[in-house]
Amino acid sequence: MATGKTRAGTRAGAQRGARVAIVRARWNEEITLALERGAIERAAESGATVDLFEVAGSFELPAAVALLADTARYDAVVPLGCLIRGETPHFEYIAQSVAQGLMDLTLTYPTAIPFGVLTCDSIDQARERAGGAEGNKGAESMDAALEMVSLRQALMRTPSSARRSARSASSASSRSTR
Ligand code: RBF
Repeated sequence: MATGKTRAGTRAGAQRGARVAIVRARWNEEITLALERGAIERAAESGATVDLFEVAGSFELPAAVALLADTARYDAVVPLGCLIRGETPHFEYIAQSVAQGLMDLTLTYPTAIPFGVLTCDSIDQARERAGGAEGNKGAESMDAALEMVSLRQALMRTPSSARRSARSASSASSRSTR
């Protein structure tokens, strides 16, 4: 069933000319380069411009994303990494802190920040998700980011009077539930 009046927030509605940064972790480079190729391809298809950055490992991704978001030069910052479960507890620590770090950033900055970090049991599983049987999660992360850019741009175009009345309606309804 069609529910929306506009295409905002859909991939088809993604704005052309979005400015995107990709920041890629070098650990498991075979995989992260494949993710990056997928992401670049998808950005090019949507007419976005892309700047490329690198960090050592996935643990560095949240800090790098914060630095890039702080520049206010980008509509989206796409972190790409690959964590492979090893025999040390590092996997759990890094996976948890990177996921939480990126979630905190995506709620803090208006910049679109997807979760482009694979957490895999093996290199074979990572290959499946980086252009193999499971598709390319780098491309999917870029799609998700561009969709958020489109959503934000559609909301910015909404006349401020409409946004104000939506806000006051929502605060009136939250007051009424006290
Ligand atoms: N970084 C990754 O992006 N993927 C990994 O699978 C990964 N495994 C690591 C395992 C160990 C034991 C350590 C010490 C680091 C690992 N890192 C990995 C690197 C980490 O994200 C970070 O770059 C370094 O710890 C330096 O801060």
